[in-house]
Amino acid sequence: MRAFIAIDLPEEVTAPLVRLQAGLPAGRPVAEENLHLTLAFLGDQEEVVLEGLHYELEGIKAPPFELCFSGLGTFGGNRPRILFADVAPESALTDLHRRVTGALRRAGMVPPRERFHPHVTLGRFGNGAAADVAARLRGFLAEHGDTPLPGFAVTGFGLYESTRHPSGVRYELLARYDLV
Ligand code: 3AM
Repeated sequence: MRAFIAIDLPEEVTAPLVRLQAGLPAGRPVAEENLHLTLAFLGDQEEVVLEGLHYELEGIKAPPFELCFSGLGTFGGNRPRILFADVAPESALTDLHRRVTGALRRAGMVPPRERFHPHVTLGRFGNGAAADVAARLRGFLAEHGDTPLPGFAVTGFGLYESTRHPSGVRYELLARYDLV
């Protein structure tokens, strides 16, 4: 199954993110229930491997912490296709990410190679008209780039399964791990 590890977001945060999405240029906004902060994308994994990972994730000991947003950004270089809310890389977050990476290795998995850039994806834009998308996203960023968003408390994280449906992607929580 296709899986990932993420921090879910409280309603106090998803509500203003959804209000922000309402002003997006045409594209595919991420559904409110799917807004999350990915710690690690795992790709397709055997159930037995995920069981081993679950055991390792249960063993992570870390305290809850606060996060805040630092603005909006795009992925895709000068042909941006993904708009996200940037999350400040607090040391508690990078520490949790490091622990999750260690758990992946101990479970025999290869952690993602890309540098960890904490963010919440807000919308995706087709690449059919990259220049047009880029211009519209730049306009949106110029207008909303420093929109203040509320900080939030991270009290845990989860292991999720991602499935595709005709209506869109659906994320199901397989297990939640509390920070204490
Ligand atoms: O947190 P975001 O939205 O950036 O884009 C997917 C989402 O990231 C990403 O994993 C998160 C949960 O689905 N994702 C999906 N397919 C991916 C892939 N092949 C991927 N990340 C890297 N490689």
